[in-house]
Amino acid sequence: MTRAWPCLIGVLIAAQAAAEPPPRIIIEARPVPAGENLIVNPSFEDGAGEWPDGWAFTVNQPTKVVRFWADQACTGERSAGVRSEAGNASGYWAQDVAVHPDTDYLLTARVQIEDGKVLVRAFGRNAAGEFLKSFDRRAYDRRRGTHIMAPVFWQPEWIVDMVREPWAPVNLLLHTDPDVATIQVQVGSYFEPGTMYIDDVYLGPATLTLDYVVEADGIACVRIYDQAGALLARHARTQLPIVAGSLEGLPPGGRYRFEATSLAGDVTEVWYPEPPEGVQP
Ligand SMILES: [Ca+2]
Repeated sequence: MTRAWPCLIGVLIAAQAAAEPPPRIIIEARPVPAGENLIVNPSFEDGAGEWPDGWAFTVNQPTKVVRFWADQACTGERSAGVRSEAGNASGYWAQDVAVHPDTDYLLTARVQIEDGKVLVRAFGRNAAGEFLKSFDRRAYDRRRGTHIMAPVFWQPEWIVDMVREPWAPVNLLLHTDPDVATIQVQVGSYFEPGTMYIDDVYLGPATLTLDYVVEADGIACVRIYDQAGALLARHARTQLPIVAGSLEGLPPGGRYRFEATSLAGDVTEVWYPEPPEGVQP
């Protein structure tokens, strides 16, 4: 009977080891402007009277959504404001920008939301000036001032900077279709009452920064590859439970494979943003 105890303890240890979760990989992607900003008057500083230069305002119910050239700012002294009083109304600051077809772009704006929901939109036109329903790229964000840490429409990887600053970036990475000649940039209030302020709009080239954290009970190895299988980064064996790093300057259209092995031999593999076609996630 006394010999059963070591066996029992051995089983318990084995069960505990088997119950160790596989490595956990957390990836946070941040698009970074990396070239000329194609937006005119992106900070809403220039203009006269009631209008900032270079910007129009499009609205479906003018009596329920108003625009104003605000005296508060993320940078400079002015921004573009929108105040909506109805859930069936929308209004966007808008600007037409010539773009190249079949090209990656980042559209981003800093937005301070008191309430309501912001839409950041790239609406394509062809060379004849006709809107292309096939090219309508959007990102939404809704945050209440009192619940700034409770995003609704943000993808998890966009949250990093938002909790640290009220003027959070709202990012839209897009790849233009062959028929797109111009983009109408629209930023504004999307069918929800509230007030928001928009500043520092950017449309232009971008790179991607991937911040990552790997958690495990001891890490044997972390490797990061591009889609072609080239090794981009490697972390060696460590007893530490966390390995963190950052990859900067990546092309935004790429796919990246993260592979982590725990000291117990468990392997976790994650693709960002998603696996290539035909590859099981
Ligand atoms: Ca400004």
